[in-house]
Amino acid sequence: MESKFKSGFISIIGRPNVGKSTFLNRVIGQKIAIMSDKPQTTRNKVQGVLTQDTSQMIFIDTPGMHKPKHKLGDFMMKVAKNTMKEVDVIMFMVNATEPIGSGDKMIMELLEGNQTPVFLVINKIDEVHPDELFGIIDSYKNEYKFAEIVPISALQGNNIDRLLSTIESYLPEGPQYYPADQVTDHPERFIISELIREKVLHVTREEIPHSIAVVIEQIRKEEGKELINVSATIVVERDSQKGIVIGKRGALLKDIGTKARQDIEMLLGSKVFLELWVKVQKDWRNKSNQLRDYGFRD
Ligand code: GDP
Ligand code: MG
Ligand code: K
Repeated sequence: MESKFKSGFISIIGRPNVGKSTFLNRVIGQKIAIMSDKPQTTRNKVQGVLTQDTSQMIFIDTPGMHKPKHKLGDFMMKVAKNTMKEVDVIMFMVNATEPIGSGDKMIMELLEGNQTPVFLVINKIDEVHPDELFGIIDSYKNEYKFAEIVPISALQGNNIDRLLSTIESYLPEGPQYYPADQVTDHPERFIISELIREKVLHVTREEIPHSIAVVIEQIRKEEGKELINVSATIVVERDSQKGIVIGKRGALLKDIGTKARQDIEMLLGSKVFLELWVKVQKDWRNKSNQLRDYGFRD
């Protein structure tokens, strides 16, 4: 039997400087760490999306997990704990060249009792002798029961493929949430999708339940022209909803497009060509709880 497409969310946690950004940049294949300079538009930032033939992995940041415990408010603790429940895999990254620190212990304490599989990812193995690795592994094993332990070098690329295929084996069957060419979640994308979603809800009134999502497929500036091309897909759950959103002879979709385009032009300060598609995705709602926390809303 043909195996089904898998998708899921992976939270990367660990002390500063263990190599989280280096890992993401290597996996996603381009510099995306600049994301951390931007203001947070959502609680949990999508840091990178890796789309392969058989799966899509969405790496997210868990705010509050990188700070020492005494600075964490109850709220941040709750956020961190909830996030860890909602993801499919937690990657706890540590530095092979340093002994377990209080920051590491704090994180493992927070993880205690969690049902989500936790991977211990020991990074920077290029800097230690292979024989030392056993001692390092044992020291962490004494502290926590990890689902998997994977030594890597994010810098040199050692064992990254194995880590990715092991993560994939833990992911549930699921849809491709992001277009294959999208590697990160620009704040602009999020705002634009919200503007379109707002117009859909406005124009369709009560007929469309709030279980729709808007996926931005592309934002592209026309070379040499003052024009930005935006294409987006409105995801609905049922064929009947698709009909409602499109309207008689496409009238409603046109209205949505005109209103959204005006707002997007204001946002981007440029002329915009907006292309809208409507797609039915039946299993959309099952995942909507999880997705709400990643910038989508139902
Ligand atoms: P983050 O704070 O966890 O995001 O850590 P960074 O990705 O910014 O990395 C911190 C430092 O560790 C940088 O100087 C990286 O070049 C270095 N680094 C990251 N991964 C490795 C690795 O696998 N081996 C070695 N030797 N250095 C690494
Ligand atoms: Mg970093
Ligand atoms: K970071």
